[in-house]
Amino acid sequence: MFEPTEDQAALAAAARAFCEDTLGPIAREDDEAERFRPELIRAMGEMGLCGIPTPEAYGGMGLGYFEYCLVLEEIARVSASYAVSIAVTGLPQIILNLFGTEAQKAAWLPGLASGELLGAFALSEPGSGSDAASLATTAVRDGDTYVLNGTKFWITHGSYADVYIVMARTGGPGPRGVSAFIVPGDAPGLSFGKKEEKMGMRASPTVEVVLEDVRVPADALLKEEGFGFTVAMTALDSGRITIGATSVGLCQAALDSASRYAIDRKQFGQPIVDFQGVGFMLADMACRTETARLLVHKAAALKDAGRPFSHVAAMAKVTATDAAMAVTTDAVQVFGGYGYTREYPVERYMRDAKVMQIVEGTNQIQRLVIARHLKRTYGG
Ligand code: COS
Repeated sequence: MFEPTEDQAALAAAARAFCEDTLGPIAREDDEAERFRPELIRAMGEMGLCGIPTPEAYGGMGLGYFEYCLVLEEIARVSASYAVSIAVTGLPQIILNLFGTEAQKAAWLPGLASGELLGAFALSEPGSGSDAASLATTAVRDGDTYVLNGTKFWITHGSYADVYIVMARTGGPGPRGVSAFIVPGDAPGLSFGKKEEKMGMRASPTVEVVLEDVRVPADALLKEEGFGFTVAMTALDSGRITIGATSVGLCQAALDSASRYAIDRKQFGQPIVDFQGVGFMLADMACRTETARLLVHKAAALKDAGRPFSHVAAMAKVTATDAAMAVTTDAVQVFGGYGYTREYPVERYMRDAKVMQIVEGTNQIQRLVIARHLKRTYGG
């Protein structure tokens, strides 16, 4: 089940080779320097990796989420920061594919899918995180334009992105008052506040985005007024699969490192893998990794088959991100004192894993989504 075909395996292998050659040598240095290299996204774009599920007619590969997940896993094995970049530049593509007009798609999709342009998704605000429907950014209609004002927080690619999908309020309180807009990165009035100094994912820029009288044409609106919350939630459903796949990559990286180390490291005259305490820890890490992978692949397969997948994406996100936290923490433990130093990458994996339990909806919000699904399913 979920076995890659020859073509799918070849795509994953190409991604792996690129990442090992290009990201491998700089992953530690860029983590320490908090450096993001947009040119590497462009290079991945040249390989087609920025637009895997975007239709070929718009410059993408026209493949499914299963292939997307295989590739994200490979990128994350080397640098979770860059896997998140690919996932985030994919969010505007998901939105445009589903809700864009022909003109909106033609204007943005080819650039995003080729990696020429970088995309961002601007939903969260200082006072609105999990309660996304309470957002305060406004968009006021003025003739054939909208004028946007507000502040967005924790925006991946903030200041680097060529295009932002911005959720703003055009109506009354709550989800039905929210609309979604396409805002070019060079729009007058768009500026950037502080860049967050983070525990992990340090090669991925997280920036405050400020909108001060940003004027966009009326045709920058996606669908119609009041549809923005659905746009955001639909994108996040798919995005959660990609966060799951990135977390599987972190699991695998930690498992690979810890397994090799436990074979090489000798104490009391034998490899530590032969101590049951360590061997069983590795076994549990392998079980968690494989469970996470299966559930992420199931969510991707459901999406690719056009079946309802929102609740399975939430399950995959919870399972894979909790697995990444547990597996990377155990990897540090297997490495002992060495694991706590920067000499080995496992401490980076552990720092990177933490935020996966928070982004694209905290794991508490995912459980809320799953619980609501159960309530509906059982007639509540
Ligand atoms: N797909 C499509 N539509 C959806 C949806 C989904 N997955 N989830 C909700 N909606 C729709 C609902 O159907 C409802 O529409 P109607 O008003 O027409 O009935 C509307 O959106 C409001 O839904 P709901 O009542 O469930 O909204 P809540 O305010 O209770 O919020 C949660 C729901 C908590 C799930 C949502 O706010 C959320 O996901 N929060 C986390 C935000 C997040 O992930 N932030 C990360 C940003 S990127 S790092």
